[in-house]
Amino acid sequence: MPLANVEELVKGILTGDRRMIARAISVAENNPLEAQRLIAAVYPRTGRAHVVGLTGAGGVGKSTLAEKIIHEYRRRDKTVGVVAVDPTSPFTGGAFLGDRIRMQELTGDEGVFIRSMATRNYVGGIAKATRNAVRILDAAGKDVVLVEAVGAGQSEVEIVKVAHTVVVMHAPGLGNEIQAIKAGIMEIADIFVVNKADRENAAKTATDIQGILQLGGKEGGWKVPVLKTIALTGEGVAELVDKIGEHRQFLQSGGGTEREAMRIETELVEAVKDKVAEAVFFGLRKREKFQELLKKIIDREIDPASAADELLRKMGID
Ligand SMILES: Nc1nc2c(ncn2[C@@H]2O[C@H](COP(=O)(O)OP(=O)(O)OP(=O)(O)O)[C@@H](O)[C@H]2O)c(=O)[nH]1
Ligand SMILES: [Mg+2]
Repeated sequence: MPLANVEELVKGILTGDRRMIARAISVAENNPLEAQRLIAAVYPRTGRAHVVGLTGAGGVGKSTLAEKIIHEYRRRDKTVGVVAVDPTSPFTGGAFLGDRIRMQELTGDEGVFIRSMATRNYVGGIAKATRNAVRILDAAGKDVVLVEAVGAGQSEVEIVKVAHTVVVMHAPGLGNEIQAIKAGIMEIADIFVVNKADRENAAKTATDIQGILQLGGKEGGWKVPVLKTIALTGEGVAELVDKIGEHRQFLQSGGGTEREAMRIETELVEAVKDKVAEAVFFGLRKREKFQELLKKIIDREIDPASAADELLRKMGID
């Protein structure tokens, strides 16, 4: 791919040019330096989209439900961007292909933009690339950006870092509900969905989850609802989309301020860490002082940790 012209990409994003949006997301995936310039340029135009995370174990029905959610938003005249984070493990390779084919039906619609991101072979980390892809779609004017990712423990993406509203999916027969809490997936839920409600035991699964949720209790006045869906037929999807909207209203009326501040703080800290790491890996080696200290360590004149302190002091970071 030829080196992207950032100005051209920014113009394309802001006018909703699909080819440019696609290229911009590729830049976000593969080229951290260009990505930073790009995001810096579009950042003032972001913050409008409602970012909805959809997560749950493999095979729970995320992609099937995502497709129905998109259709529901389109019926409500909302434009939708989708970032499907795929772990591309040999085990889910087939599902990934299936996703693409199913999702393809929607790509003829100008109001929908779908992008799959592979978690493998990544420059700069998947969470960062996902966040930037979300920002690009936000700046491109999408009303809703849906992020689909396999649940905690199986993916590096912590969906809570990017999403305003997190929908956690479960299905009857997937196993012990307590196990789900252990995996850390339940406390991130703003909305809980029991999918495959056509199956036996769906009602019991929902009641069990309700019970577990009541034990935890989410602070801040939002009561996590447990909804039932049949993604295959679309049953329960309109109610889910309503709830997602209610959660947004809750956030906008002040319920999300703290979480937003935390999200931004986390990102800022990560950005600082990245920059420091960059400085260490690329800048440090060139320094005379570095070579000098290296020799001193070898000669047992100084220990590595003290040498690191000395280097950081020299760089003005201490
Ligand atoms: N019976 C039933 N099957 C469903 C329902 N929703 C999805 N499925 C089926 O469950 C299987 C997995 O669905 P996907 O949408 O691919 O699940 P996923 O969570 O995206 O899976 P991964 O991307 O591999 O993590 C497919 O065969 C679907 O047809 C449902 O409501 N009822
Ligand atoms: Mg899927």
